[in-house]
Amino acid sequence: MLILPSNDTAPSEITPRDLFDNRRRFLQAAGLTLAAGAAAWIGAVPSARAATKLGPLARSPLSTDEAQTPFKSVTTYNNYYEFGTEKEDPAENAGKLQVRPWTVRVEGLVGKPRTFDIDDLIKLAPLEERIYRLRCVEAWSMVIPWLGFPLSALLKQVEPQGSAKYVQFVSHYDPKIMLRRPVLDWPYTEGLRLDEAMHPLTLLTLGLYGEVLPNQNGAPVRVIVPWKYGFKSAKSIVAIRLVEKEPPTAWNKAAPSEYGFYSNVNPQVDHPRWSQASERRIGEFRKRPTPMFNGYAEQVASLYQGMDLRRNF
Ligand SMILES: Nc1nc2c(c(=O)[nH]1)N[C@H]1C(S)=C(S)[C@@H](COP(=O)(O)O)O[C@H]1N2
Ligand SMILES: [Mo]
Repeated sequence: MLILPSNDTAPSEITPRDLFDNRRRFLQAAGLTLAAGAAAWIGAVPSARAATKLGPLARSPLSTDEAQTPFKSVTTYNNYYEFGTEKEDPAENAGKLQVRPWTVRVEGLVGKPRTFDIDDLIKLAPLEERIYRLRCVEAWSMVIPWLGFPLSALLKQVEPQGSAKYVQFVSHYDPKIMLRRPVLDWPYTEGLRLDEAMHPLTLLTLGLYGEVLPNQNGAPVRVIVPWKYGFKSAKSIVAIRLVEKEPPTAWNKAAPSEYGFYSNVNPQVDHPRWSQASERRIGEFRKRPTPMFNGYAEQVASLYQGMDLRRNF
């Protein structure tokens, strides 16, 4: 087991006092430059303390009205293998990640390749709150108020070429602070088809629960694709590449028979180790049935018309 110094970003309880402390910690983690970036969106920021609040933001009508998973669970029960393979490891270890300065290269088959500074990225499009379910292939799920804007707003800026058919996401990897053991082929990579990446549900995500993203949740920027299993949503992204061919992805490389490229939430196609027909919402006892495409079938089923989702799992 990897031993790293613990950090102070793991919240204990959700009390007003703790929310205050969290805000202060996030401010330290984010640096004051974020304050400036966020301020541009939320108007006057009366004090540095308020600056890590990315809201109040308009709530997207694409949000679910299901009960939200408590902040504490969202930030202490994580998959972020670079910081350890146990659920509690990322909250303990990810404090070492320096999220400022940070840049994201958007490159490949695009007319206008560009490197975005994280603070420019935040200002690229209006941030909104999107309450989405996150369903892990391990058959647990959460409901999280994410903050972000459609990934399409970013992709349009770089002008994808006609030959671009897929989008690859590359996560940050630093062996000095992350797992060196090749559990996965670091850096973590994921991919989407371009039409999936451009879909209005696909969120470039900069925060949750009104705050900048905690490190363990993929600070400073990750993608959230609500109709796919959690592992499609790469954390701490440093590069986004538009490519012609289906890009290799970390979990598919590690276990191709278990993790396909598409990884759509599909109760009819089981994972060899976990049934996908039902799930346990974190904080609940009884399992609930998993809906097709995680409940977003109406919006996304047409993307897969004519495809055999058993073969393209
Ligand atoms: N870089 C990176 N991104 C990652 C992972 C990871 O290990 N490394 N795990 C994935 C998996 S399996 C899931 S379920 C989600 C978990 O997101 P959360 O911890 O914010 O709930 O992140 C995904 N993104
Ligand atoms: Mo996952």
